Amino acid sequence: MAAAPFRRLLAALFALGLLTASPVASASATAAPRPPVASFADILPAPVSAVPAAGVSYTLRRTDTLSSDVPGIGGYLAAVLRRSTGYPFRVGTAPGAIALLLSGAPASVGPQGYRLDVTAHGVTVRARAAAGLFAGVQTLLQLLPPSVQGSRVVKTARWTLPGGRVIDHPRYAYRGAMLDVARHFFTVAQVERYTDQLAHYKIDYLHLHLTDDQGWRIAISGLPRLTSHGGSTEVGGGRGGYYTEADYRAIVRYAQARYITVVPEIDMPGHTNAALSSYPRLTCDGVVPRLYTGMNVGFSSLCVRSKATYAFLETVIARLAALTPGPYLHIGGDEAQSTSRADYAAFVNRVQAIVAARHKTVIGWHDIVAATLRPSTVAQFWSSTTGRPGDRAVAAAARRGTKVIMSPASRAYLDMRYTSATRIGADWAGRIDVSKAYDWNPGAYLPGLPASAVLGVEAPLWTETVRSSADLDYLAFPRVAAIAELGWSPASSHSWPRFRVRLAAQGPRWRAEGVRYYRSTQIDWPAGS
Ligand code: TNX
Repeated sequence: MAAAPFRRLLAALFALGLLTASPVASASATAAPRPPVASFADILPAPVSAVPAAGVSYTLRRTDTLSSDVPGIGGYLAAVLRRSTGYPFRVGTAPGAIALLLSGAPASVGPQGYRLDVTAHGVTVRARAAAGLFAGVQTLLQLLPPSVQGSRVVKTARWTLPGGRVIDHPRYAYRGAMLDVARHFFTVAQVERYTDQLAHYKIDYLHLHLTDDQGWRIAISGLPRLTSHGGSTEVGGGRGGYYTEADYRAIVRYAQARYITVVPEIDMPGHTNAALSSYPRLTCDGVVPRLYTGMNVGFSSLCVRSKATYAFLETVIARLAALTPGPYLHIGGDEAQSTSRADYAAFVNRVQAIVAARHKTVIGWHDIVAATLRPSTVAQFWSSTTGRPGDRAVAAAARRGTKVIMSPASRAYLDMRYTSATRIGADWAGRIDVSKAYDWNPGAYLPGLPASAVLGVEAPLWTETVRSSADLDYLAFPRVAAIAELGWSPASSHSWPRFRVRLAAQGPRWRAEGVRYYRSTQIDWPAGS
């Protein structure tokens, strides 16, 4: 058999997208009614402005091509469209039916915004920078039927977008999600999967909580026991795991391709049992603590007065800064309950200097306002209250110029149970069903905190009870979409009655993408989703 030429022909067809590796949904499934054309009213997060053009629509065709001023974004969109439509979608620079342009967007959209037009002739996204173009592409995908998010070709679908214009830009520069990979370890593939899901909602920071009492998850050259010993278990006593430098770089690159910046966190001086157990010179008394697989907090601390601690932190921070292209390093700083206030402040001050020497900006949990903060240092507000002395100290720091990321535990913590019936999660900050996660204003939440001090929002997912991607999906969705909307959409668009309708339209998209979301009874999910 003339195998080689045949293989070459197959490869060529494959490259053109005329053949596909994904399974083709059976044509006998035509009995299912076609989903209606998506609506501008369903775009989530809600855009600044969306004006439908009555009677106008555009339907993708097999012969359509795609042009992009940013090849990576053209490639990303073409890959998503090929997987679901089965059409070849050649990517070039000659004007195509879908055009992604770095020209012609109004100045008002800024570096992260875009303008999107759907006419009878095609779809155009215009932006002033690549991040804006990528955001526009996410809106474009939401204007296609839900099965566009699937991983199989749907032959029976009509790929129609409603006509009209969207002009859009974010309310806040920082729109984050945090994943705790220390309490339970999540593989590179699992983190990438979550990153893909977050990108749909215009999240632009992925904060990785890389170290805690139960595990140290990032290899640091020169300190091998941090991972070989400190990374060897997790909550409940499982095998744990860690990222090699190559793994971490892969996550950073994957996120970068989705215009998401990784913020690595090394939690200190508390939450350090795994490090102390790996290198007893970091303790004050030299007694080697055993690895910890429980769920308590606040019992461990680096020895904040010893030289060895700062030598260790120099090494760790230098390595992490070298591996991280983004501007921020998160130093934790929460729940240092076994350190005196004066020692704690002195420690945070020294660590700020170590990070600054590596040309990075510090983020810390809001407890760090007890130190003397550098002007660039950012505090992440995580309290479940707003009127206690600690809360007022955050507002006071903000009035002195400290920027704040809002993650109030009673609203934004994805590990809180939805209701008393939720099978996993915690409830120390209360129960958070979707309306509670959505119905607050980050700019006016903490009394005395100037709205201008808010850098953005973040939804943390602590993983003491989260063991799999199914668990992660269940706690993150739909709530992470609520926090994403608070970060992106204008405050004037805030409306729970309208949000719950927009959110319902995401159900079929999550189903198509394989996201096992929580079907909150507060939302009228469409049948079959
Ligand atoms: C508090 S919030 C913590 C974490 C826990 C979380 C569980 C914060 C800065 N610290 O160590 O995982 O509660 O909900």
